[in-house]
Amino acid sequence: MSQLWQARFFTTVNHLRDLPNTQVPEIAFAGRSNAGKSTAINVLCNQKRLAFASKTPGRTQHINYFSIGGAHVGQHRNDAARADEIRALLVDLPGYGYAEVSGSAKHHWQNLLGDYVQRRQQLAALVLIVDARRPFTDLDIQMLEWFAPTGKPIHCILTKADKLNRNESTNALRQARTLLESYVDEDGQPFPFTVQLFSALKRIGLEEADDKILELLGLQETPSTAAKAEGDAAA
Ligand SMILES: Nc1nc2c(ncn2[C@@H]2O[C@H](COP(=O)(O)OP(=O)(O)OP(=O)(O)O)[C@@H](O)[C@H]2O)c(=O)[nH]1
Ligand SMILES: [Mg+2]
Repeated sequence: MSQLWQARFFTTVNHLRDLPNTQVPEIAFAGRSNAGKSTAINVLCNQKRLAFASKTPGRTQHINYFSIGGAHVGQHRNDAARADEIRALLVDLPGYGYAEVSGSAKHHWQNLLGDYVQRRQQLAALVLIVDARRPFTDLDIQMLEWFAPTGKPIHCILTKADKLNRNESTNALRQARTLLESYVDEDGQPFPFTVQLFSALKRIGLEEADDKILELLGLQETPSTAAKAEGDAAA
């Protein structure tokens, strides 16, 4: 059982000034509208309707926060004692590139996403969700370029891999890796970017994504808890 399974709804925000005043690390899921961000969160957290997933693009229209640890604190988030028990936060971001969103709303979210990923100190890493069948769009690249200078990791999840055969999957992974490796800092050093294949439907890459997210949040098992889990499994 992953620690992500404890996830609970925490809060929803529409403006940067309303971002929660929490100190724990958070990891945000960014990507094109309809790429599969909310579905990935649901599968990783082993819950059917934690994040709103939908066939209609543009479903996630606010920044939705989910807490790990400190169960059921959503309504009590001003209660410092309870909020202290929260260990990490998952953030479901509105998708970008959805054509039907009006000019001003698009502008609002584009600016907000840019500011959020560049300035939010608590943001430990970004999970970039990309449809494995589609190449990176300009807005995906924009996201990479906004975030790269922070020096924080990006884990790219190529989702809907169930729609590709083995060859196509391998190619998609290779192409994404080549693109991510083409980014280097002023010293020619690569950025901490990683990539994997994933399918929420077929549960492909679930364990890899879970491990990576826990690692990025600093929630990975310590040697002593791992030894205990092994002992329990052997018993
Ligand atoms: N076949 C397949 N479909 C998927 C997968 N993941 C998501 N979908 C479908 O893709 C559609 C969009 O999924 P969402 O999770 O709502 O996408 P989102 O990125 O949160 O979209 P916005 O909230 O609009 O930004 C839904 O119909 C999902 O069922 C997957 O791994 N395989
Ligand atoms: Mg969504």
